Amino acid sequence: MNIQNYINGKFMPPIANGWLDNYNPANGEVYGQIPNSSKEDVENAYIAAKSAFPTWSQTTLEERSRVLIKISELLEENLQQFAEAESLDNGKPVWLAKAIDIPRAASNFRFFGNAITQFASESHESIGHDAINYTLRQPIGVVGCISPWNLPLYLFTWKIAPALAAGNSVIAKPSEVTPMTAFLLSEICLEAGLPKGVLNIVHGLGTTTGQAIVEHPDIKAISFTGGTATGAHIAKVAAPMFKKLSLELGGKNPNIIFADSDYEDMLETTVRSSFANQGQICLCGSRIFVEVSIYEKFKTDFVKKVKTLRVGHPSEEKTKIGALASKSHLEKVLSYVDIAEQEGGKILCGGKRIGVLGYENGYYMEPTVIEVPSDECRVNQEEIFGPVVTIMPFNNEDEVLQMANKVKYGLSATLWTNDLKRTMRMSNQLQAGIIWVNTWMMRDLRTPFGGIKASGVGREGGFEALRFFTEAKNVCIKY
Ligand code: TXE
Repeated sequence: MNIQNYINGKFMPPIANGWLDNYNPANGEVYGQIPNSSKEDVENAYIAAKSAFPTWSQTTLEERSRVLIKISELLEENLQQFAEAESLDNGKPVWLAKAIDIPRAASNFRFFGNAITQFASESHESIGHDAINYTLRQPIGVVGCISPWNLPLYLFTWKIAPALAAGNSVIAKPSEVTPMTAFLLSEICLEAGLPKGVLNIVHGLGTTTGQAIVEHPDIKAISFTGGTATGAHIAKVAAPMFKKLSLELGGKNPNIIFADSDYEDMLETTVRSSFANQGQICLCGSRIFVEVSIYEKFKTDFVKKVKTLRVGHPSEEKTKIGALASKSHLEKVLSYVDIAEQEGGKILCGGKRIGVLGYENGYYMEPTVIEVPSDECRVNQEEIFGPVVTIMPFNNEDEVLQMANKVKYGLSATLWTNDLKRTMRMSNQLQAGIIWVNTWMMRDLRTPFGGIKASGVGREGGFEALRFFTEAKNVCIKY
């Protein structure tokens, strides 16, 4: 199936007629083509967005909210179609897309459709000066949203929904690896009555289409989720133009397990936090640290459970681990197994590419657990972003804190303990934007979301996202 750009409310082929193959990760075959949009396509999208902005930015909050909630309802009505498309494009199990990705995309629109009606700004009375200051929160204009392939529609809408709610017009680019649900979303936007030009979706490579968005002098803000190296590049290009930037980048998140945690709950959740979505979530707990007194028991129980995870075709209900998103990504992930072995790591299970009967060219890999000799080895420091976790023991709180923080990333951390004082101490000291205690991936859309260090700058979620997509203007009136 071929897809097209969505510009000014119309479906359009790329001007220069450049096309890219779209692969089905479950069997490694090309199943469609997508535009590789050029600077000219981005310029067309910009012209449409610019002309839509004055009206959209002045559209009442009730009306903006109504349209966003309508999009949310249409996504829910088309759950099955979207889940199947997401799975076909990305390799994740259909049941997972149906339970998580698409419902969350719908929630993103509903949440920000509601949030904008509650968004308020401050006023400050300057007592003794007979003056009052108030803050106007105005939409920025035309903004760019660039998203990755691991949670395609989920992360695409996480950016677009607040940008639109705040009154901006948007140029958005999904990952070239997983463009399909963004394309289907354009059809829904038309049906929901989103005015033409308010949202424009251009498809293509990061280095052509993405780069053209970031380089465009009049696209005033960029919200990006993706790899840390790409984030650094975008920051460099955008800095001389003083663009507003929100960068949500990689992670290498510690999962710290103390002996006093609720063992069964911890074990069950740790399997999920290690391998959900084939381990391709920036929030996965990819470095497991276990208190030495329960280390051997945990190691045995964990590996036993991981070995039962069924790798299979994404359309099968019983599949727990589907295909990785692309061939190059699979190769990257596999290369870390070799690195681990060279570094003296012990592969406790998995470690290999596998063929699923009938789909031998699919990008499947066994869930892999590596026991590492040191927290400083490469597999424990670099983001692998696949079905691979490391484990090692620790002796005490100070030691594990030091190891947990000794990476360049700082996105999330998980802590398993029933000791309240320890929870408070460690939550204060762990270097991460999100700390989960006795749970993982529990998300409340009102909370600030993002990382520190090489995991990015800025926060998404709730009013933080609405603040990002608006400019604050102070008005001071002397009376
Ligand atoms: O992501 P890219 P890649 C990590 C993960 C993965 C690594 C590389 O470790 O192995 O990053 O993945 C667009 N200007 N994460 O290379 O390239 C691109 O088209 C503008 C973590 O596949 O960062 C896509 O839409 N845009 C992560 C988006 O950036 C550019 C999720 C992300 O792709 C661009 C994904 C450019 N010059 C990977 N170059 C997370 N934080 O969840 C690329 N893009």
